[in-house]
Amino acid sequence: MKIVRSDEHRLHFPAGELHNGALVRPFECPERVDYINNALEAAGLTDDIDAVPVEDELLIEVHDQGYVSFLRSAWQEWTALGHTADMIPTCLPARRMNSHIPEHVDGKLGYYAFAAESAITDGTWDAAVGAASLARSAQRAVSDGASSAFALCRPPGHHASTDFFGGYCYLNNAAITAQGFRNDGAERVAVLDVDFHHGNGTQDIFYDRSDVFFASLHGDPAHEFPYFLGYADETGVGEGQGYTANYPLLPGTTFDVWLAALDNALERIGNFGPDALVVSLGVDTFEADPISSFKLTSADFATYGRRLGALGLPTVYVMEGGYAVEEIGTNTANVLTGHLEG
Ligand code: Q9C
Ligand code: ZN
Repeated sequence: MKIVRSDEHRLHFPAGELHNGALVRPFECPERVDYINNALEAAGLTDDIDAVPVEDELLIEVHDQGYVSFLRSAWQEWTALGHTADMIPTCLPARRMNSHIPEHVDGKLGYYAFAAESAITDGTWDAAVGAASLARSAQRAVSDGASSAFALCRPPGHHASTDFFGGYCYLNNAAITAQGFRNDGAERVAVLDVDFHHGNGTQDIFYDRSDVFFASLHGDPAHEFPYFLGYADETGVGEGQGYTANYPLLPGTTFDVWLAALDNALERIGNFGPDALVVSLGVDTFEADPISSFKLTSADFATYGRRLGALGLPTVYVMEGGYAVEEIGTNTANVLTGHLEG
């Protein structure tokens, strides 16, 4: 399995995250990558390849051009006003309030956000493009013949949609991977999202398309972030009708229940007949994750990795969430080694 990683992610580390009314040290922190790197080393997953920069053309195929321009210049616009603290949106458009894009940077910040826990800092754009470049590079390697690759993306991406950020995500690395596969010749691409949280951004980006099948297993949005998307009755629209599958699962879900949902999703993916698979790999389904409520053990990650590997599809794993620090390394490596055994 090819591994793609870099240190650029360190450029993004907000001073605080709004969590239960307090500004706390962000759960989505640079040490996450250190823990994963240590576990990859221990597992012998060291077949690294170099990253190439993602093209602007691909970024604006997946994202809105105005949104990308905003992310690129946001920090400069903010500091030009004399601000020195991180950018946190505080005025967001609710229902019937989004007919105009404001000129003021604080207005644009709210317009292009869907959640307020994720700040924009000096290094956010460079880190986000760096993560997208890792994903694109992993996809290119697989399109060029490698059987599988892992992009150690940070910041994560699956909550970011065409034109909004939030949930620690700015550019949608998994969607960029899927679109990259399409551009490089794959006719059908499946995205399987196993992060604890619903991949609302990825779903939204491909919702009206029949060339990208999206399946997500996640905490029921009636009870869990992102609250407003990921319900079982969301199945696609227009051409995309029937090409989205959601498996909302109750807080406290154990592996047997989770695995039954996975097997159903894999059957749907098999029927779709994809040329490539993108896995949004969040390991926040772990029993000790500090912000999630599923009950998977470290051994369970290897078990489901084997199921994914047994599909025999050209596969790119894209890192998403996972916050219990040390164990996220083991759990990530367990999925990848499971895949290679499967
Ligand atoms: N205060 C990913 O796993 N907050 N994002 C949840 C805790 C946002 C998770 C409530 C969680 C975002 C990529
Ligand atoms: Zn998550």
